[in-house]
Amino acid sequence: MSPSTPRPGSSGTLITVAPTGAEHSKADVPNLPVTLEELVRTARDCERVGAAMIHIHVRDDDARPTLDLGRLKETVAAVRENTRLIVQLSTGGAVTDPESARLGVLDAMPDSASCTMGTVNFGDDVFLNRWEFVVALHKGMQERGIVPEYEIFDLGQLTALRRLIDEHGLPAGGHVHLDLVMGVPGGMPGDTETLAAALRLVPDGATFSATGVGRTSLPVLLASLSAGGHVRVGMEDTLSYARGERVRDNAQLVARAAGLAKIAQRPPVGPEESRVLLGVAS
Ligand code: KMH
Ligand code: ZN
Repeated sequence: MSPSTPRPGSSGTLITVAPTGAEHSKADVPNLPVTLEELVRTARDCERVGAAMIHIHVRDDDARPTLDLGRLKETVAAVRENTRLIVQLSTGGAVTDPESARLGVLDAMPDSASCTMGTVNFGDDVFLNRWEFVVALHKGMQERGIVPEYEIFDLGQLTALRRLIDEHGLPAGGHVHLDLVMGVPGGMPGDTETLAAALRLVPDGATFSATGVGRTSLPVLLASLSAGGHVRVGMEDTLSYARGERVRDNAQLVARAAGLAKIAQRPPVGPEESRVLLGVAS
């Protein structure tokens, strides 16, 4: 199977919403969902307009990023109770989070978790992902039956992904799914040429989605749809809806992605079909 071919049984588009992230402050972005109540409302709204998976970063009472296990467990439970969305927790956290806390995220037992495939400059910071740490995340997910989404910030990280699978086997669920995170200052650019270059390196049989950070959001979305890929949108990645227009809420971004997916004749797939696609247990 060529990497750009949708998996059998699904020619539709899996839309993931990344509503919060770890980088924006509530003070600067008052409509960022940071409390559990705001997150659950966001999850419901986004499911209604076409999201099938949610990529979650949790905040503390002061709206600062946290990897507190109790909060993570509470969040997983609340989103499961209120939606059918596939619940993906970030193991990326914030650039300041230690490896132990990032590994500890897996004990919250989400359906899926992110696994970044290498170190990347991240604006003025460094997002550190040593090989041994990546392997520990991969194995930790295999042991717990958590389905990874491999986050790819630069092309060499696709080579690392191939090495990971060769040396340590397929992930839980038996299927490889990755997300090209494009347009991070320090990572690969968010444009069609780079997406096409990345596809040559996607492992056979894998599915991919793509995320364009900042102003690359729309070009990457359109390029991914046209290449048979899935998409991730949300306020973690972009705060502007159009030139000079701030995002109203996450559902606005999901609704736009769903509309474009329909126009591309690859309509959004629901959470149940997406579970089959990714190998996530129902
Ligand atoms: N917040 C970034 C440092 C992930 O969620 O796995 C890392 C990130 C990737 O957002
Ligand atoms: Zn994230």
